[in-house]
Amino acid sequence: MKPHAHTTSRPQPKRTTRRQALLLAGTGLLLPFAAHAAEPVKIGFLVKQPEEAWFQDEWRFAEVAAKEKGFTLVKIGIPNGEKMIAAIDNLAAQKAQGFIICAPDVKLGGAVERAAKRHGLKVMSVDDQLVDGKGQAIASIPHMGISAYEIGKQVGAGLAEEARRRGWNPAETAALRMAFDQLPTARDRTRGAVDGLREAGFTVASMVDASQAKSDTESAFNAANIAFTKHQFKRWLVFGMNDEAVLGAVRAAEGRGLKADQVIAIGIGGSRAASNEYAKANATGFHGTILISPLRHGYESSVLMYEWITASKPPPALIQTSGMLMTRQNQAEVRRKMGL
Ligand code: FCA
Repeated sequence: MKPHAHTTSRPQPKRTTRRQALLLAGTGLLLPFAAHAAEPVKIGFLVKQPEEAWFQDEWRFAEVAAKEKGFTLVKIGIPNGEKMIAAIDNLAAQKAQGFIICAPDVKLGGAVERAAKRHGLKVMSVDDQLVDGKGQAIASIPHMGISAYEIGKQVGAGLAEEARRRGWNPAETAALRMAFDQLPTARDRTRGAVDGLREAGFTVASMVDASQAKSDTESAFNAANIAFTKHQFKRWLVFGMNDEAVLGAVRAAEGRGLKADQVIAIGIGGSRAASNEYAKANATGFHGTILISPLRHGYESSVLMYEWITASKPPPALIQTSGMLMTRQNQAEVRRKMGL
């Protein structure tokens, strides 16, 4: 039975207090979805970069949850703070009960929390955890993110392994960290990669930082170009916050004549950006990616929000999802293992 389906025309109580609920439960009369029996469930899914493959996949899996549970999913791209607030107001006007958000700037956390409260909307974040004015994670907003540092370590270990397999001498190899340090998850991911390399004992000759102005391929390309101009190494390991970051660097390297056998880049993501690269006839410097799960971030987060709305069951405060190294060679197997 769909929880919000009309099964009776009997007026439903607007709210059931905890005490009443316990009493009702005792008599076996509890209607778990009574409070919302008359309202169709509507959930917003707001993402900062709707043009990015990861977010499109996330939306796609959220749609699967919407079909399965029978709620309406409202997808809105929120590239800046103004659009974000307008989107939240818009959701309230449409009588949504809650939303899932990956904000364009995590420092907008306080504004998100206030807007949600003002409208009585439930809110949960995905991917990028919101922070307050002091830069502290807002613990009262449930969050599903990737285990950024651990996944970064997988990147570092993968880079070291491939470099060794190719017989590279660490003393003649440089590493390029595509940095987007204003975003905590991005910082944690690259910190993990640096530690992963170190733990693998692969001590590079130089660790070069290239700071992206924005978290897209074009900004990464521009930042990497400057780094490759300044630092003349013949062999490079490349890592960053996502596939877009390292792909920008791989394209910049190609433009400077650094061939596929001189670059080992490992991204994070595994969406279309990665599969397009693997579909090319010849391997590029994009050696691999840590496949993360848009299924969990899209489908599972939506189901958690749905259950919060319909059964008053709040999501866990923090969920950190894991990933697996996926290369050109093992992509089918790894996707299958991750249920994708
Ligand atoms: C961040 C990044 C995305 C994706 C996601 C899990 O939001 O911007 O590319 O990696 O985390």
